[in-house]
Amino acid sequence: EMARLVEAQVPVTDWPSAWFDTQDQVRRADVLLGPALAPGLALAAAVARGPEGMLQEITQANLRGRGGAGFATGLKWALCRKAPGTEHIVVCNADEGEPGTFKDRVLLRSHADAVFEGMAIAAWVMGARRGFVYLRGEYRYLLEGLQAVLARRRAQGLLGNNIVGHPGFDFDIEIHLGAGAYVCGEESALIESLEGKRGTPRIRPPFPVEHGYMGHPTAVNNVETFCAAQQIAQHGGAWWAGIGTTASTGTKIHSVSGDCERPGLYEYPFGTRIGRILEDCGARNTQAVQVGGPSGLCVSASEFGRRMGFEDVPTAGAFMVFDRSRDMFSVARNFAQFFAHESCGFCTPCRVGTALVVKRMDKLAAGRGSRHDLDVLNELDKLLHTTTHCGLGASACNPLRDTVAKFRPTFEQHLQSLHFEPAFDLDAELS
Ligand code: L3W
Repeated sequence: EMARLVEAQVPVTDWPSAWFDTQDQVRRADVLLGPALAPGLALAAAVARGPEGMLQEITQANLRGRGGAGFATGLKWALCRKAPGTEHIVVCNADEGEPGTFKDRVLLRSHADAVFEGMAIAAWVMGARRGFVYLRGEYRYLLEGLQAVLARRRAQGLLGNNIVGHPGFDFDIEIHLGAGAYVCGEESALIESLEGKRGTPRIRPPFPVEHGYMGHPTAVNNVETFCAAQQIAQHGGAWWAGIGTTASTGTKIHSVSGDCERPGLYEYPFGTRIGRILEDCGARNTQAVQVGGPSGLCVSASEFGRRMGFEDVPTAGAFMVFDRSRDMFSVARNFAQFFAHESCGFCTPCRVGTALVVKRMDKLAAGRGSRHDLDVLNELDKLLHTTTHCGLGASACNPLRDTVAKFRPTFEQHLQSLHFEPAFDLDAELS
């Protein structure tokens, strides 16, 4: 069976051109969103390479995590593989909660086999017997479909015992539903939640690769990263490294939304210019793109020549387009409200700081703000950035900082001239 599957491998000749999926208005292109590989094909190729050989392909591919941070997947898997423990765990982070991001939803709906296959490949590399998909609570409606794919894969010998006919290769996947908390997308909070506890982020290090689910070495990767691993198992690391740029290899899926004619998913090689994506999605009179969602970067029109990739504009996938009719102050205010709402409340700087940011923004929105309020926002930004327990609080002021810097006149429109401007006093703020 395995030999047949390896034999059936087909080389990639050229990339299919983009087309639309009418149901989801999804624009598909290139590699990950292209035609699915037959279930088991890439997994058999991984098994044929051996765990170390497969790890080498991932390392050679220079695959970097698709959740935004871009940590080297090969290194993560190597660290997890060699970490001592009675068992190793593979976790798929499907807690897609970043506003403006919907690529993982589509991958799980239309490419679930690729996700599960990537997880099995990771299990093969790390010797893991158990895998979890942490599925965003709002994606509950995907659960039955995913369970059906898992059941089929078990029946096909692609999950369970002696996978792809290889004696001793045992691996199975459970789906765990989240309950709607954005912070549970942070990997250590996700693990806490998986363990049945409240999703409070842990102090790292130790990183999950050493001390993860129930203390076991655990590799947590984004949905898209597993899909990429499947492609690399099939076509090899050198092939993947040949797409994109040197430091950002392969393709990236962008969730394009907002002021454009054709929103949807767009897959491009890394290194693609922002302007090209805007052109393809039919955006006109664009004044800004929020890349990577509220925790990402606000890119203004003079920067549309910049390139997507870890060297220039990194992204977890959100690509939110704002045309000139939009008030960027309102956009930033909306994001501030999002972070205040999603703060888990565990640490004071984030719980209180995000609320204070909203309070100041509300004051500006009501036309009662002054330049002093902008200074206070700046102080709060520094405070949050340096003192919060996890990344949520640290990045809560990112959209604000960017938009104030790039659209200052928009903010100043909301100011009234004030006669008395006291110095910023945090104690007074908190009292
Ligand atoms: C072993 C070390 N492992 C780092 C691992 C770590 C984790 C990964 C990244 O995410 C991004 C941000 C936003 N030994 C290690 C190590 N690792 N050093 O590498 O870690 P880190 O700490 O760099 O980043 P992070 O906190 O995991 C921050 C993005 O997340 N974000 C939201 C994204 C939302 C989605 C979505 O909805 N699908 O992706 C919010 O901040 O872009 O760059 O695995 O264990 N020495």
